[in-house]
This record gives sequence, structure tokens and C-alpha cells, in this order.
Amino acid sequence: MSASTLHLYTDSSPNGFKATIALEELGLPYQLSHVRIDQGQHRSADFLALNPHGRIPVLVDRAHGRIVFESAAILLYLAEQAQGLLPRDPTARWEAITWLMFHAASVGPILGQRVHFEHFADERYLPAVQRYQRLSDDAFKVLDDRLATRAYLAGDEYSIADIAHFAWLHIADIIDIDFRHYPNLWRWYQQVGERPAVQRGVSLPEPATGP
Ligand SMILES: N[C@@H](CCC(=O)N[C@@H](CS)C(=O)NCC(=O)O)C(=O)O
Repeated sequence: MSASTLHLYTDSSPNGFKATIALEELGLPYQLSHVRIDQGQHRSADFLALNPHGRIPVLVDRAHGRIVFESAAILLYLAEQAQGLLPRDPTARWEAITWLMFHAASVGPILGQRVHFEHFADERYLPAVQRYQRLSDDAFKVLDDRLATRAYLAGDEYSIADIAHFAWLHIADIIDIDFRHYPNLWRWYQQVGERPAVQRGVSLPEPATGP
């Protein structure tokens, strides 16, 4: 891909971090536009023309005339375009895709609801808090068991499946959702968090200071 064909529309948030981490890991040149969710920019007509669901991240590949939204689709798109972050071996490759889909269907949305009901909801509605604590603990246990016998979710190779999970666990860690008592998950989380591209990815876009 030539320089500046990729344009990422994103905010400083877990689903956005998946895209920025992958772009940084792959060393792809890209342009970044900060879509301020706090200012409702994701509801503008221009943004809805890119993603009718009004959610970040969105990746536009102008060289190929493509718009990709849904963070898991963006991860697959970048991995395919750059031929990286997905194992070449077919068995390991499908393991990575399986764990990416597990994340997209059963981990990201659950953690999103947990964060909402524990931290942002106007009222504390205990049944919802308890439900999403239980569901996210189920997911943590599955991940912990998986990582007991392998370095990364797809085996020996770091992949987009790890990036997807890391982005949400990073937010969980920041807001004190504790998963240290899952030793394999915690070991993996610290290991992935040491990668320079991951550290750059979670700092993008820089938090806006103005109104
Ligand atoms: N399933 C989507 C979820 C995207 C999503 O919910 N993004 C959040 C930020 S992390 C957002 O745009 N929220 C704005 C809103 O809910 O109005 C994905 O994985 O990309």
C-alpha cells in the first residue's frame, strides 16, 4: 500500500485502539481523524455516510475505494493487506480468526455493557451490574484457560486476536476491573502491553483538551 491511502476515523476508546495498535504494529502509513464522540461528531451526516451505525472506528482505503467499519473487520482487512498479524499456517490462522470472532461476539460487547453499568449508568441497577460481571468473568476464565498452554491466543504467534482482546482489557485495567487473579490472562496482558506499537496505539488519538 502506498503512503496515505489509509485514513482512520477514530476516538480514544477500546474499539478504536484495535485499529491504531494494528496500524502501528504493521508500520503502515495512515492518516488519522479524531472523531469526538463527546461532541457528537459520530452522529454527523458526513460520518454516517462512512458508517450508518455511527460508531468508530472506520477505515477508508482510498486507493481501492473501500470503506471498512466494525473493528474486527478492520483488523482482518489490515492483516490481509499487509500480510501480517495472522499466522500463515492454516490451522493457526483459523484459530486466530476463531478467537477474533469470539472477542467480537462474546467479549467486547460484554465488557462494554459491564463498563457502562458499573461506571457510567446514571443509576446503579444491580441485576445488570451482576449479570455483566458474571458474563465477563466467564469470558476471563475461558481466556485464562486458553492462555495456560500457549503464549498467545492463536498459539506461538501474536495476532489480531490478541490485539482485539488487549484493547478492551486495557480499558478494564484502567477503570479497575480486576483480572489479576486470572494468572495466565494477566501474564499475557502484561506481555502484550510491553510492545512499543501497542503503547503507541493506545495513546492515539491524543486525548483532546479543548471543548
Ligand atoms: N462493534 C463495533 C462497536 C463500535 C463502538 O461501539 N464504538 C464506540 C467507541 S468504542 C462508539 O463509537 N460509540 C459511540 C456511540 O455508542 O454512540 C466495533 O467493534 O467496531
